Amino acid sequence: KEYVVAILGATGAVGHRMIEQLAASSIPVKQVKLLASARSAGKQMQFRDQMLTVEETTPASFEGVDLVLSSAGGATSKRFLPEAVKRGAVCVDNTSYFRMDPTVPLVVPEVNPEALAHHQGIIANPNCSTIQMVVALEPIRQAFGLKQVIVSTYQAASGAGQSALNEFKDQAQAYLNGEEMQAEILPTKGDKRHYPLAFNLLPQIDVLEENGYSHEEWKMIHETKKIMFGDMNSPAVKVTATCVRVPVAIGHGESVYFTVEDETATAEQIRAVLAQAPGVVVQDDLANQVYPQPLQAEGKGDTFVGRIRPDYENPGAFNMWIVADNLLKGAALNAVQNAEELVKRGLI
Ligand code: A2P
Ligand code: 11C
Repeated sequence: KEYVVAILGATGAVGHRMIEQLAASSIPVKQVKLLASARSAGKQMQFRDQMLTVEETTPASFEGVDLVLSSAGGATSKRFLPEAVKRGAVCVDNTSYFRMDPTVPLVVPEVNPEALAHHQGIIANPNCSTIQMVVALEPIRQAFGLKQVIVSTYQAASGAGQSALNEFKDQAQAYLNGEEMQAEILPTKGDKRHYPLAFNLLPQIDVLEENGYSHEEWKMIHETKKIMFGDMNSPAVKVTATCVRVPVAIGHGESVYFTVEDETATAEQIRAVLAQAPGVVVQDDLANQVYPQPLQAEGKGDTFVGRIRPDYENPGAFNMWIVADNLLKGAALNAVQNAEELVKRGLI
């Protein structure tokens, strides 16, 4: 079978990459529909050797569509994905809107592909910072048992979308020109105050909640539990997070401190487990100053792990440093890999 595929949010930072990743995938594609808002209707974009015209999204856009890849914001997914499902499509949604719905699988193919079997039309793609962390932690969990995770993130501007990335670049230019930096989007669209990211650090990603955490931190905690243990409140692993936006364009970094059940585990053994793990590339050669960096991860589909070392004062505790392209493995690539798994498993 060949599939009619719609990309919802095709003009966005992730949408662009969805088009590229779909073109490079094993999914047999009969036709592609590029959907966005009325602002982009008529715009031309390329899929393989075809030029396609972007259409304004309406419920009728999903007639005859088999697969939807969406990354156009939670409100757009809320409005349109039920319409797509009603018309028989299976949707892989990159927004946070459906992730905590117990009937919606939240899937990273290297970690919990079997969860796809329970889908009812919508599969959620996790948050970018969660995806790269669980790709590295799951093989460690399988080998040594996982007790606790303490993560601090170093997240790139592009995680907040194309307009935030543009704002960050304009700020950097203004700063170097000795001009005042304008800030209207970051730390997060819709909040009351905005601050420059260029030459700065912002310890707020997404909205701040009454419990003291940002929503990004909340997502890292509960998505990790749902992906690894099937329940967003699972007590099987303890997770806490601090999420920080850094002046990097593409590629999220994460400093992860974790404890394992097997206290005889060594950094050498963890390195060996990760070297065999799907989707992971170990870059950990201190003698040659080899460690993961956003500029080197940009454009690549793997999750890069390095600086793996024990906490010498706590048996079974380790630190590591993880970097991945947030727009690829963190978003577009993971979505397309989920769609490939759906096709392979006959679930679409
Ligand atoms: P548009 O370019 O027409 O605004 P990013 O995450 O990079 O900010 O991109 C967001 C994507 O979501 C864009 O493709 C954007 O289209 C799309 N989008 C935003 N609002 C809507 C909407 N109401 N209906 C359909 N697509 C939307
Ligand atoms: C960021 N992680 O870097 C966010 C972007 O829940 O899919 C992805 C938000 C999400 O801003």
